[in-house]
Amino acid sequence: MEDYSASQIQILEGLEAVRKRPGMYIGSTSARGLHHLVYEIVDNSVDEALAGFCHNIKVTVHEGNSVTVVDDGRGMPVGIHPKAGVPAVEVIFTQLHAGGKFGGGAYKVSGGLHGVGASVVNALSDWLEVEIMSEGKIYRQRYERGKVVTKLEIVGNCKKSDHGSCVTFRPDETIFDETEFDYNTLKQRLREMAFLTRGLKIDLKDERGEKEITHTFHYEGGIKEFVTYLNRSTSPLYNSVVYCEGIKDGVVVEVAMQHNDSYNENCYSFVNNITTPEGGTHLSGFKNALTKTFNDYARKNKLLKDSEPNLQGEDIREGLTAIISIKIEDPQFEGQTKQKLGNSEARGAVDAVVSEQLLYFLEQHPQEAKMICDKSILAQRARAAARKARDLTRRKTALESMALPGKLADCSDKDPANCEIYIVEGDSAGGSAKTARSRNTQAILPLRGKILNVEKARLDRIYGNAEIKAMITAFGTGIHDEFDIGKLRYHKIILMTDADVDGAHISTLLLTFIYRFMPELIRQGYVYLAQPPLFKIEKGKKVYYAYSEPEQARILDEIGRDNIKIQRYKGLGEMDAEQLWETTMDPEKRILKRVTMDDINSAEVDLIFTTLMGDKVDPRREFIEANAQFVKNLDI
Ligand code: TTJ
Repeated sequence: MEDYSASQIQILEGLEAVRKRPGMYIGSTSARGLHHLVYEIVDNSVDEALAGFCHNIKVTVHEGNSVTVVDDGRGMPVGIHPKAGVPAVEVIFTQLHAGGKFGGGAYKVSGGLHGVGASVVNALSDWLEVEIMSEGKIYRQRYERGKVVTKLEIVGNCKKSDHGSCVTFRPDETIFDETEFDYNTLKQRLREMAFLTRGLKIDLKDERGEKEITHTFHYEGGIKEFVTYLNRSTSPLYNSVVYCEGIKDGVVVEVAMQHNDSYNENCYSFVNNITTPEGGTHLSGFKNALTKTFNDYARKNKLLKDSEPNLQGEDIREGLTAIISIKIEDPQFEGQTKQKLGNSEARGAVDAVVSEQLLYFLEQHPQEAKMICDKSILAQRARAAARKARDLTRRKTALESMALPGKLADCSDKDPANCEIYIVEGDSAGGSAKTARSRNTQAILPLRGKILNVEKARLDRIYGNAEIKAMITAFGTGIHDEFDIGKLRYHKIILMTDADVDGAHISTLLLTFIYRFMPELIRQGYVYLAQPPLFKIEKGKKVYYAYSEPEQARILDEIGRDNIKIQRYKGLGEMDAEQLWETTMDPEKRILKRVTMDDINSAEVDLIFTTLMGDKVDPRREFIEANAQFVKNLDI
């Protein structure tokens, strides 16, 4: 008895610690942490699927932001836990890290960055209810803020053949800054989960709106279908998706890949179903196998002449979309953000599985093999040409100062933290901006017309493009492997384009360039969109600016509709320098939109750029049809 109450006190202290410092357990209390609660619960059902006992998972977001996760697995164990003296399910929901290996023998996948277990979700929930169907009985238990409010009870009977677990919880509003679940965020992660666990069916439902929204994710092809999905806005170079799988040294390896005719490399790696944006040993094992296998094959089949140098990895990966997914017993994460896999056995395992099976594929598919080799050789030549062009944009020596672009009106302050650069569409708006600016801290770089779409051009052409060269030298960071955020010359990069369709297109072209060549600038929040006003409203001597239609209506309501003059601004060029300063550039008054992105959904971010800027028209039309309803302020 004494032991029992002692362990109860420990449990309450444990869950209290979670409530005191939630960030320590789920990363943050922002929207990201909130969604982690759902993933944490779903991970348990996915574990059961990996063990082979669960085939369906249903996730429902209810009115009031509670969430239900239900599966058709064996059902959480309801028997008395020998040490704790309470049902095992209660241990799962009240003891920190009790998630453990109750699966026995299966890979415990919820062991990544935030694999903290169901008790953490319980501690951070206003209330949580668990229901289990097992052996003809329905069990139920309820908790509030992590504390047991009802013991595990039998509440009814079910068929002997019924089995499964069901958890409903409502995140505690006093803990989270954000308590609204975002349907799209859940949708993307659950789709990814379904791709990564072939055969598993996941249903998602949102009951909050007027009309219910549902999606079903179910992929018999698993990560092979993931690759097809990611390549759906591109033109694949060949029809097959290369697939390799195997187990070595206890590491379960699965790789799927296919080239498209673009120039982008898209390799996504996962460890125990968790994305590893910084890669690690599994990714380097894959890259090593790919480079070695293609060079051997190309030499042996005389696709690469003896006089020619070896293909580099990046040449072979040009236009490659690949998923590398491994399952490993005890993942070790390294690096600053603990997102880089460190286990050395993973490198050897992926290398061995891919080397063997890729060679087999190439020998069986000589046409595909030749197409990939030819593309790689073109990439190799373009890379050599690009290096020459790039040398021209690069800082030469420490003594010789970097030649800044001629069109840049730089600011005088040299502390990047104080400095901003406006990238301005058109020479005339550029001229007004140069007159209007605060010379100390604001630099202006005018660009002529539409910049190159980097989505459709190879490196040599990109580096030869004057507007792109100007931005690279002005920003100061260099690009790709030479990128150094420490050399960034301005802590605000502000894209200022007309508030019309062409302006939006130019912003998109600029963002595509920044995303493909300097994604860190976006990731770290240095990129902004200026917001020029849409309307100028004059009443007598008074002038008002409105940045949206609702704002215009609000102003008109306030000042009345008599004797007013309204001008719809079509472009920055219609404003003189003073107006431009007042409405769009004055740090005291202007509106800036910061451009952000989330690593968790990097595959989806990439897909949006490929869809909007790539060469296939149908996926773009579909995207536009699906999203047109969200467009505001379209001027036609
Ligand atoms: C463990 O070994 C005995 C039979 O069932 C195994 C088990 O725990 N399976 C299981 C757990 N299936 N589903 C869960 C589960 C589901 C949800 C929604 C939440 C949690 C915490 C676990």
